Amino acid sequence: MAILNILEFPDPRLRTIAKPVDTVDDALRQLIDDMFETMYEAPGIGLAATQINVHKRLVVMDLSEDRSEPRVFINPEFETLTDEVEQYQEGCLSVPGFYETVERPQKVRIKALDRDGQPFELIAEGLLAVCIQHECDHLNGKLFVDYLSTLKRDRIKKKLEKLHRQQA
Ligand code: QAP
Ligand code: CO
Repeated sequence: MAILNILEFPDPRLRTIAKPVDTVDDALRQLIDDMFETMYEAPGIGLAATQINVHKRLVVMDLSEDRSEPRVFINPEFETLTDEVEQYQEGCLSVPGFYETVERPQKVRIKALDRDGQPFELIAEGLLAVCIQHECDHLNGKLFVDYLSTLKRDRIKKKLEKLHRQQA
């Protein structure tokens, strides 16, 4: 197992569109395990492969308090099931220290493959719906800060750039 480096906004590599996974094999399961270890260590509730600079359509998530419900989504797709939207205070391991309200469809149907390559479907509301939409955005090179005003996004960008300069 390994802790992987998480890319941070405004790193241009976070804008890469991920490619579909074509085979679910042991090498992919190793990557999945490393992503869980990285997410748990952070700690976070969701991580897309894009964030660790692997441009495959792969997401890991655990929304439980005691980290007992690991969920894997390979080639995830979602479809909106309602016109209702819900606001949620979102954060992101790639935008550390910043949380902002984002509005998204409240109910979605998710289709994906599990870690054995088997297709599954589920209907999501609440935090699960928010999180899967947030993570699918990563696979398309999109970040939650893209939903904010230019002013807010630029402020976050400047603060993170300054932090990164100090770390260098
Ligand atoms: C995405 O985010 C998400 O700023 C997952 O300093 C978040 O795991 C979906 C984290 C909220 C829906 C709602 C963020 C850790 C973790 C930080 C995360 C930080 C340390 C974020
Ligand atoms: Co994120």
